This record gives sequence, structure tokens and C-alpha cells, in this order.
Amino acid sequence: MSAIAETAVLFSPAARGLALREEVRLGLTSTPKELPPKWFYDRRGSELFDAITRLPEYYLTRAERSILERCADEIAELTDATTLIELGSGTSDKTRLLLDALAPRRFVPFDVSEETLRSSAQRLALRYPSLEITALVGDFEQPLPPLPAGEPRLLAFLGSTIGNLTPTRRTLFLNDVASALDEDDWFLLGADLVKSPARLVAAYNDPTGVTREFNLNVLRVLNRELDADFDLSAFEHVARWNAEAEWMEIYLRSNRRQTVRLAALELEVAFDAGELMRTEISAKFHLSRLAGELEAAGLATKRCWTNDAGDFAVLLAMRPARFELATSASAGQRSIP
Ligand code: SAH
Ligand code: AVI
Repeated sequence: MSAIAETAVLFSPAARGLALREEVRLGLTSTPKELPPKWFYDRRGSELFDAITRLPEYYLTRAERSILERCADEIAELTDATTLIELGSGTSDKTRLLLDALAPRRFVPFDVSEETLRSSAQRLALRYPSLEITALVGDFEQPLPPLPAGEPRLLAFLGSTIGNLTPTRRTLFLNDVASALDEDDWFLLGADLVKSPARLVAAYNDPTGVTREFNLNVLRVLNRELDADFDLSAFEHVARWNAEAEWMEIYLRSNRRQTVRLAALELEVAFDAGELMRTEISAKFHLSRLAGELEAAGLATKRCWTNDAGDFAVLLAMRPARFELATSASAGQRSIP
């Protein structure tokens, strides 16, 4: 078989553009202002995230990798999955541990960032020439498309990207995942755990400024795609631990009073000096409560693993037989070819 990965665009450039305009307009006209994190990830944003994963302070990726190194064989044994689907796949770097252990027939990486998705799918195609790869450009916050047939299937959501969803969105997402899976399909979830605020704050405030660049990158995306005139030097990176909500809050702080124009939206937005605009949350979890959230969505946790330091968890859950389906209103995205 030739080493070519097929790519299907479920989130068309037109739909993507419309979503960007709607979400940015809503976020910038809300009080307080906010921007959804999915718009960080153009090519540069994906590269910056990749650089974050190698920072000494950003323990998440290393912790999750160490768990997968230890448990990938067990995951393969328990699930016997022949199709691996990965949401928010990015570079699919850690996923190779799963691909090696499972040796599935088909891999379906799914990401909103088309360039990253295409290049990582091509890289994987070269490394795994007999693997059928169907890369999907899509938004996992919209109803998931029908998953490819070929049970047993394993749907992976790694990196604690689940922490970037607000609690309401997280509930909707988990319900959607449960609806998308058939009986005896599996869900593999990587989640960062609550720990000392000092370590958390350090992970999102690296002294080399990579996280700051990643955060500011969303303004570059808006300048390019919405013909906006954000002056990046007029915003500062702020990352704080919210102890009550148990999440990191990432903001851009306007360092002066200013007005920004977004020509494509015919919108002018005034910022006060010191005003905070939230660009991301990164929720941290307690293992038992997270398993409870999965259960409430109809997903039974069968196994979970943490790294030695107890920083990070990987949960393996399944759609038990006889679970009553709340059918997904799956109209938002086309089905998978
Ligand atoms: N899973 C990888 C990458 C995590 S970075 C890891 O564990 O390292 C988060 C990834 O999710 C990025 O590749 C980003 O493009 C993607 N992403 C963020 N929001 C998304 C959304 N709403 N729909 C689909 N992909 C999304
Ligand atoms: C992708 N996501 C899980 C990262 C996180 O840790 O919340 C994004 C990130 N933001 C700043 N640093 C990393």
C-alpha cells in the first residue's frame, strides 16, 4: 500500500471562517472579553504548542508519555481496537506509542488545524505504510460526525485538551463522545490532575516566553484572518491559578487604554488599561470526580493509570452494552468518507 494519507475537510474554509467571525464577535463584545482557544492553532500556534511540550516546566506531555509507555500494551490487550480515532491530534507524537502497541488497521486523526493535521498524517503514513490514515479537519466542539465503521474502535483524547473546555462544554462533549461510540467501543482520555499551584503557574509562565508567544499568537490570527490591527506589544501574557474553579486561567492584559479595529467584522473594540481578556482555561482534575463525569455521560471507566508522581492520569472507559443511547443531533459535520 502506498504511504498516502487521505484528508477530509468536515469543517470547510467557509464554515471555519463563519465560526471564527461569530465566536470572535461574541467574545469581544462580551463582558469580560474572551476568545476561544481553538483559534490559537494556525501553523505557528501549533509549532509554539509543540515547543511548549518540550519546556522543562511543562510536565504534562512527559507525564502522559511515561504513562502511555507503560500502559499501551495493556490498552491494546483490553480494547483489541482495529480503528484508532484521535481528537485534537496535533502532531500525534505520543499516539505512536498506541499505534505501535495496537497495530490498528485504520487511524483517524481529527483536528481543527489543517496544516498540522496534513503534515503529521503524511509523516505517519511514511512511518506506518500499511496503516490506512483518514485525517479529518473538524471542530470537536460541534457534534461529532459518525465514526468510521470497523469495531472495536478506540477514541483517544490526549494531552488534557479536555481541560480547555468550560464545564458546560465538557459535559456536552462527553455526552457527544458517548453517543458517537457503539457498545463495546472505547474512550481513552488524558487529563492533568490538581497539584501545587506553584507548579501549575510555572507550567504556564515559562521564563523563555514560549507560552507568552503562544498566547499572543491568537492576536496574530485575528490580525491576519479578520483584518484586525491588534498591536501585540500592547498586550501581556497573564496565567493565574483559580483555586475555586481548579483551573489555570490564561489572559491577555491590555497594557494601555486602546481601541482595536477588526475590519472584517466592522467592529471597534475598546480596551481599558489593565483590562484582562481570557484566552484559555486549563482545568485540572481529581481522578474520581472525572470518572464520575464520564459515568454521568454513560462511559464506564475500566482502568486508569497515573504517572509515578501522580501528576497526570490516563483513563480507559467504554460504552457498556445496553446503555441507552441519547442520539447525537449529528448535523454539524459531514460523515467520514
Ligand atoms: N493531542 C496533542 C495536541 C494537544 S494541543 C497532545 O496531546 O500533545 C490541542 C490540539 O487540539 C491542537 O492540535 C489543536 O489544533 C486541537 N484543537 C483545539 N481545539 C479544537 C477543536 N475545537 N476541534 C478540533 N481540534 C481542536
Ligand atoms: C492543549 N492544552 C491541553 C494546553 C494546556 O495545557 O491547557 C494548551 C496550553 N496553553 C498554554 N500552555 C499549553
